[in-house]
Amino acid sequence: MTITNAETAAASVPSQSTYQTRVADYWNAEENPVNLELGKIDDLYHHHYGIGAVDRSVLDEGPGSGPDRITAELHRLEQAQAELLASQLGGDLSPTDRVFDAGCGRGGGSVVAHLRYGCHADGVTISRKQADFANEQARKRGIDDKVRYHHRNMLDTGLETGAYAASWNNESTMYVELDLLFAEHARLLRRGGRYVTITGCYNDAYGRASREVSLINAHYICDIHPRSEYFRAMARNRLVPVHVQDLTADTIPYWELRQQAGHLVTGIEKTFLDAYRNGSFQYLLIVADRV
Ligand code: GPP
Ligand code: MG
Repeated sequence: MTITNAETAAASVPSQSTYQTRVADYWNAEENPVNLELGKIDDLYHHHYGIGAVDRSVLDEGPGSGPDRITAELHRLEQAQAELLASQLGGDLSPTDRVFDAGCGRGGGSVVAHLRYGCHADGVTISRKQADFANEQARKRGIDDKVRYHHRNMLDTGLETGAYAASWNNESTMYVELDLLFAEHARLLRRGGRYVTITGCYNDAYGRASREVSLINAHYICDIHPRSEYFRAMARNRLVPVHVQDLTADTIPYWELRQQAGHLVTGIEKTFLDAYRNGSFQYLLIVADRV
């Protein structure tokens, strides 16, 4: 049999799986008021949830209450979550350091880290629209020399090996395989660097993924991992946990308020509350050292 060149040529490997294309489609189309209206307040656009006690007076009738106050309160709680994550990146970060934001969305987290430490930040998102939006925001703030967003795959960033003092995923781990993700963080982080994630995970002590967890997966096209898998995958990839915090009780007030924010609800609010309350789902902070 004669083997032709066509037969021996390497099979073409798509740089992006069909799944990843569907995820990118979601984020390229996403315009939820709960993200855009909150972000508009101070041009910090987040794609994560909130933590902390709610000021319930925003729900009162009368002067000084109403939709705008609820919007501002939800944004305050999301901002508190972003600040908690940033505070874990390592107190000794300096303006010459670089940090990596895996699954950066519209860019808020990298801006928060830059404002706190003066550091360089590289954010990566699979959505072209999000990367363009985030870069425009950085340009408007005049920080585009230090904060840059890239339309790339967080599993294969092409960024410089060992160049990063800290890195994180803020609610973006559920879109990828953890072994591949942590291998890329371990490659990018210098020895002694810090990795932080805030994530929703399913609770091994409950069993497998509950109905509510499955509904959340369907809503966002994601695949929520069990809690145990984080620690297994970190251990396999030179990431050693130094701090773990269950934020479930801290995020429930955010969801209770969001459920009552008629102008902002997306329909997933009750599912989150049920998932947290029935113990099948947990909101977790994990901080690890790259060894
Ligand atoms: C929030 O994004 C986070 C995700 C979609 C990832 C899934 C997170 C889990 C903890 C399961 P968003 O801010 O765009 O969502 P929403 O539009 O609902 O506010
Ligand atoms: Mg949101």
